[in-house]
Amino acid sequence: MVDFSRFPLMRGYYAPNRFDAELFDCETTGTIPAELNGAFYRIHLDWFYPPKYLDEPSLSADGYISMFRFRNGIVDYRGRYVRTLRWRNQLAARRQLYGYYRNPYTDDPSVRDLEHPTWRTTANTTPVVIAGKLYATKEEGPPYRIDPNTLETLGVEDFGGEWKSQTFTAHPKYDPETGETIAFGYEATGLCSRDVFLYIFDREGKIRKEHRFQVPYTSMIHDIAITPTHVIFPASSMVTNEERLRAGRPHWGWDRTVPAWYGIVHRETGETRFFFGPERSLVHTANAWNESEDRIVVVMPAADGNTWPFFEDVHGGKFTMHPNTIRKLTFDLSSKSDQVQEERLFDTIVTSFTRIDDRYMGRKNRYIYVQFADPTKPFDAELPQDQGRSQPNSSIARFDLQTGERVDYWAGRAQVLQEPTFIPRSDNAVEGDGWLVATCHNLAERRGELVIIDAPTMSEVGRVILPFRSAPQVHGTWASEDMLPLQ
Ligand code: V55
Ligand code: FE
Repeated sequence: MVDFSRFPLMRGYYAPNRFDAELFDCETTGTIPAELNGAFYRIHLDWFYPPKYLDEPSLSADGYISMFRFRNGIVDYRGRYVRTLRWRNQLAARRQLYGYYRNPYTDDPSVRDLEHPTWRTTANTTPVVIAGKLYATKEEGPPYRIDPNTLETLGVEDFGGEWKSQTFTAHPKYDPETGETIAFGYEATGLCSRDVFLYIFDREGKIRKEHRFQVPYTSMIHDIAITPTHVIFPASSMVTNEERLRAGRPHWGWDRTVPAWYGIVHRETGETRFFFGPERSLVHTANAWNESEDRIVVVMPAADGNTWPFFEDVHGGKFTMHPNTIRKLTFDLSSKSDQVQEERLFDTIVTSFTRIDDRYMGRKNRYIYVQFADPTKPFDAELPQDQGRSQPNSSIARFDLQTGERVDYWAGRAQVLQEPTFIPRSDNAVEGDGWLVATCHNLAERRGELVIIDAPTMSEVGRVILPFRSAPQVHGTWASEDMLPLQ
């Protein structure tokens, strides 16, 4: 029986969509730049069957991949559930079979697989392109390969048997200078394990290097940052262990007594050093670079406490939302101190979804883009009563690391924006010369919209309108026609 009525956060705009979609020649307003030729892929959280538990983290929802295919000012849309093992098992049983976030002990006995705890992945986080192939990824398990035109699920990927980690990050990093892709898996050898395997793919998508290391303690490592010499692994004050999972709880608990830690790994030698700092929530990085041979800088949003309403305080504390602000973290490799140096760059409260002009990944850059809630803007619609979602993210900020200036784009009185993605105007355009694309929920019209923003002026040039609601997006990826075999 499919009944979502027990879930107050899955109503109105936020009710699950549950259908695959195909739509040609989408409705548009303004101008769709004819130079935009490629596809904007997104992965959404879209429950196909209601969760088993009332307090199930939204991060466990089924993965759904969609694309806006841009061709000479015309846009076609397609969306499909990722046909994970989990999704197929559920459809065969005609009901929800899986329990808490990354906890196979809570799964229905008919599918519980403690030998392969990562096979229950929902593939629900990032569309990733590596060497001309498209994947749906989530940090809890292996990636699924996706047909870039039909969005059909082609199967689980193990990169010719060279990928040895049981998991694959949702945030590989492409180095525009070398053409390499740097990716990793944590909890690489089993649930709660301290093992991280780091891989370097060459330009052709072949794994050319593996480094293995152990972390000080197991914590969520959602994203990394790269410089020409190092890979930086930031980890929050989150904890897990086998007892917690056997007791039937979601994978993570929040432990404010546990320091945040940062692993700094040399790309070629694998030499690893750990730094520590006070309680932090660290989710996405914006960028990193080498300030000198021994000084590594990471710019990223950080919060001084828990940002996840559904990951309970292991000491029984009540949840309060801690705001993210953009900070600069410095790691001095010549120093004997193992403490991170942290500086606040901006006071603006932002989401954790920072993006840059990816052509500057790993090199000192100027602009950071992120959606955020501007309290001075009007908002006419009603938001769900979720502790983590009290303000509408109806604006996108462009932060200038050179001048300290902030320039905003505002999407409208009933719009809730998802993560922005930057598209350069041409291969050799200067940093920030291009467009931002971002989708938003139009709560008033109950439809999804994609806004196209001229990034130098942060002003809207056009919109693509979907005649239906679009389930919440996690991440988006632009692929030009030379990155994927697009039809
Ligand atoms: C994030 C998202 C996830 C997850 C862990 O945005 C972290 C951060 C959608 O799934 O499993
Ligand atoms: Fe992410």
